[in-house]
Amino acid sequence: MSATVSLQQLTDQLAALEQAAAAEIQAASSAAQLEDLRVGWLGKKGRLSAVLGAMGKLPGDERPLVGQRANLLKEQLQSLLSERVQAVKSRAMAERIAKESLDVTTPCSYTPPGHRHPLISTIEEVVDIFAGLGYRVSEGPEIETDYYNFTALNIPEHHPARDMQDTFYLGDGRLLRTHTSPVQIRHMENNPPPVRIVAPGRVYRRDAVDATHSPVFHQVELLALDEGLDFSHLRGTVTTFLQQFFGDLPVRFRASYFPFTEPSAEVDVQWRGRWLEVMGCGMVDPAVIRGMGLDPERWSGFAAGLGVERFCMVRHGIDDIRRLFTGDLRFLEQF
Ligand code: 2NM
Repeated sequence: MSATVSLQQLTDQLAALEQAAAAEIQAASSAAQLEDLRVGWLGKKGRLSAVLGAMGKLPGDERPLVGQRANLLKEQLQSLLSERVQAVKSRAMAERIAKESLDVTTPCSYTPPGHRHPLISTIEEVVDIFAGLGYRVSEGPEIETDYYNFTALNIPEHHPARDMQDTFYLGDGRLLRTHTSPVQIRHMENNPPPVRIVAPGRVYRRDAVDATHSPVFHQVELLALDEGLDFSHLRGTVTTFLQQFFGDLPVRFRASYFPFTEPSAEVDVQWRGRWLEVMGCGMVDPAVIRGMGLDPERWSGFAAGLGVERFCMVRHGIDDIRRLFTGDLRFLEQF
């Protein structure tokens, strides 16, 4: 660099610099390029600084003139740069929007959602109704002992009631429960009254398969045990439940027999004009209550049991119980 610099030379340099910088900024086409330009022109070691460095060689009274000019130029270039950055960015966005436009009508892959099996939703519906009446759910093992499945329910050995339902015996004194009543017995053993429980679950009987029989099926049983319970409570509870499940239909009770209840009844609903038997029930036999170590003079209760498959079939007009167990999607998808 020459030893002396004139004011004119520096102002010319600034003017040249302005033109060159403006041209390069206009030509830049990306934000990264513009950042490089900013550093090259305005940075600490940039070309504007180089010109300003030479300012020190001017006479003192001329320096402010060049300084003002240089500051003005710096501001001009800064605003040119940011305008250009904006322009470049919005052009890039416009290009992206044009390129990436979405076709919302494009078909996509579809995985059909699964749903509950109709038997499970029937159990849930029955249990929900009893939950609304204050009952808690209780469950127990499917492999039982003779005591819980029969003896505690007032069905002694060699009693003809044991022939009423054929039992799967496991050969080691254990058996597959033929009803969920053992759940109620176990509950009464472990919980002092008052008791209000529903016991849903799978049960087993040695029946030949046909349109209405399956060796594996499901029951929901209920038990209420308290002071002062009588048949009117049983009747009210069962009637309320059936009318919630089937709709506000006529319900009737017929005298019947179970070893574990006295008196016992079978319950019918008038469904589409025909009487259908749907439940069994009764007042828990004093012998069962005494067997739990409770005083039947103080505690009384009622119990009832229903077959889930039958409820499900009546509700949905299913004519063959086997449809509920074969897992055919053409059938199941209808529910
Ligand atoms: C039924 C009908 C009538 C019943 C009785 C008991 C127990 F454990 F409390 F003795 N549980 N379930 C019962 C009574 C079940 O099913 C048709």
